[in-house]
Amino acid sequence: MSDDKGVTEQPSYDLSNFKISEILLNNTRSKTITLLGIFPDLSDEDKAIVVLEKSAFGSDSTEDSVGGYFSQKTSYKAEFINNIYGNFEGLPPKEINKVKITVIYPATEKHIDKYSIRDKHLVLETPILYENVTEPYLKSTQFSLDWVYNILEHKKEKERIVFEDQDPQTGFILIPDLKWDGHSIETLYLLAIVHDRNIKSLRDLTDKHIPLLTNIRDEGLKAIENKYNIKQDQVRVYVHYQPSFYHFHVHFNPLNNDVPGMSCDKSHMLDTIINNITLMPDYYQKATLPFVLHDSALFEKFQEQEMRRVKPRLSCDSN
Ligand code: G7M
Repeated sequence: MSDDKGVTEQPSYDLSNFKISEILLNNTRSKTITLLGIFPDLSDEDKAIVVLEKSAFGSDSTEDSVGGYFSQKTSYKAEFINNIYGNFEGLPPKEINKVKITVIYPATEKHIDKYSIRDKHLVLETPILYENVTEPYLKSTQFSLDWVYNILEHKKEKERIVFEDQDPQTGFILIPDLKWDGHSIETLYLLAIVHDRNIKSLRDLTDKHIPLLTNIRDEGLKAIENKYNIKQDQVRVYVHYQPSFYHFHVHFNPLNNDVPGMSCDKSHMLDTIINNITLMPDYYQKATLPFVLHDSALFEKFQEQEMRRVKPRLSCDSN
């Protein structure tokens, strides 16, 4: 079953039955709150993570967009008026006051870890540490890639595909990220997921992947310009290291949209990656790569290896 929003399946849970047990994260800047709880009518054991995100303001002046805040449909209460300064509380109509709700159910302990506040540590991963610590750890604990294969095999989110190149080596699917509501262009967020199933992450890239990487960049940017009318030099194209999911994918979002995970402690620009591999084909097998770890079993393993712990010295914001 499929409706006009591309929803292909009815959920097994009813959101109105969600019972909150814990607030995992309340980010007042991004206006998101991450909740842990259960659906008691389904199970007392299975945990659910629910993320609520207030939607971004639209950017046109009609009543369906930001103009709706200045119509009879919105009620106002003055907080204070002092000379030329005024502060009001506005209660806009529900159509322009939507909340995006993301659900993970049932959520594993690893999901709960990922979505909870933890102390963070910057580690420097040498190629040897990658081989001896990170790779074996990831092989045993990584998140399931079923959702990725469902997209690649057109079993899920098919209606949401923005662009596809089916070539097994250089092809990819461009699709809205889970984080994007799919509507407001200001917060556009797309993922390019490659068809080649042999690339786990940045670490695996060599010069043989240059045709794939340039294809993703060039065709991805073109598709975004055609469909969303965003100029190619206004889009940020990058890769996470470490990613959450070890099937190679690339993030696309507009420069004027600050999204979580875009800061320099996590992101590598696709242009820089292509340049590095062009200069040195095995750059990512030789490089020491920094990344941020939460308190976790993997961090303990890094400490066990007596790795030099680097005091935070990157001054960028780490969302
Ligand atoms: O950190 P990493 O590079 O692994 O980022 C993976 C991205 O995949 C994140 O931005 C997620 O929001 C996105 N994502 C995760 N899941 C489970 C899904 C999904 O089921 N569908 C889509 N379209 N994106 C997802």
